[in-house]
Amino acid sequence: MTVKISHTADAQKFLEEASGLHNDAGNPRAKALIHRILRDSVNIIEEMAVTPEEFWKAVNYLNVLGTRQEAGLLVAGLGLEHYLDLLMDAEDEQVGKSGGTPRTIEGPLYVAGAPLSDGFARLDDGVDPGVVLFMQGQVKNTDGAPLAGAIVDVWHANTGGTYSYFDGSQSEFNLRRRIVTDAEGRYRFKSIVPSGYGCPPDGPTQQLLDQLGRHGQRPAHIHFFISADDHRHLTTQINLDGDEYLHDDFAYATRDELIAKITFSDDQQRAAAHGVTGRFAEIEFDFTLQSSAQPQEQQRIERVRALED
Ligand code: MBD
Ligand code: FE
Repeated sequence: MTVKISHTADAQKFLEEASGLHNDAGNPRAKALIHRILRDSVNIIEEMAVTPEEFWKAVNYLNVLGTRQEAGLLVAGLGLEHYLDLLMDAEDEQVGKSGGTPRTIEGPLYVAGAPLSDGFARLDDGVDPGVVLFMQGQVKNTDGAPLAGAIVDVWHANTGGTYSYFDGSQSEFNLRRRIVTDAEGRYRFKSIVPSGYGCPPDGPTQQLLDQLGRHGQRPAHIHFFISADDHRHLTTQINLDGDEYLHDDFAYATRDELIAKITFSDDQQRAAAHGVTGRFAEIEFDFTLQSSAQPQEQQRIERVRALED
């Protein structure tokens, strides 16, 4: 049996009241959004015949999600963070902004204020015995000219697929650095090859994904914020070619232009030239930024981030 009352004048007046629309205080934008959310919520409850048991299960789910700090993970897994990218892409297209390296999701695991260095950085603390990775490239504008003094803010997971800060067993800022490009717009770093990420198996995000018949795995990837004076901030990642989840990312971040070839080598002469022994890997990847005179576009989108002022 489905009962509907949301169309009645009484119900509508009640939802307006609950949204603060009958008072002059508060914030009009918040009122408009909450009013819409309440109306859509009761519509869902009525049309999907949501039972009280289901309702309270959902309320408790939100509590667990917060306690486990997984709200940012869930919105990535439900594809909402990727959807925002698609929306921004469409907006760009509509106003004729094109070219450059495509954006893709930031994800929930950035930490602000990583150590800053010129041209080169070593990202790993030497504890994780992963395959040594050398990555380098150039930051350019859409005319192909190098951007000196650009900031490459890079972060990635260790061989267990976990990130420093969120994984308290890693050293401070392990696998996180900010590198200023040199006169030729070049950045270089030495690190270890990351593993893919998997949602905490006992957490609320994986619990919901299980209900959808979905996995919670990401391919191996490396995150970047790229910024330069008078250019649009770029939030992006590279996804490593050959990973089994490359085109099956639970967070939908992979884009064709962001697939990076990774070359493994056992050539000990080349290893020696890099100052290492044993197996190593190399990635070469350039980033292209759109120019922008608007200060707001030169900044990353505002959100609460770890250690950000
Ligand atoms: C990650 O490492 C990540 O990048 C995203 C988007 C979600 C969860 C973990
Ligand atoms: Fe990640």
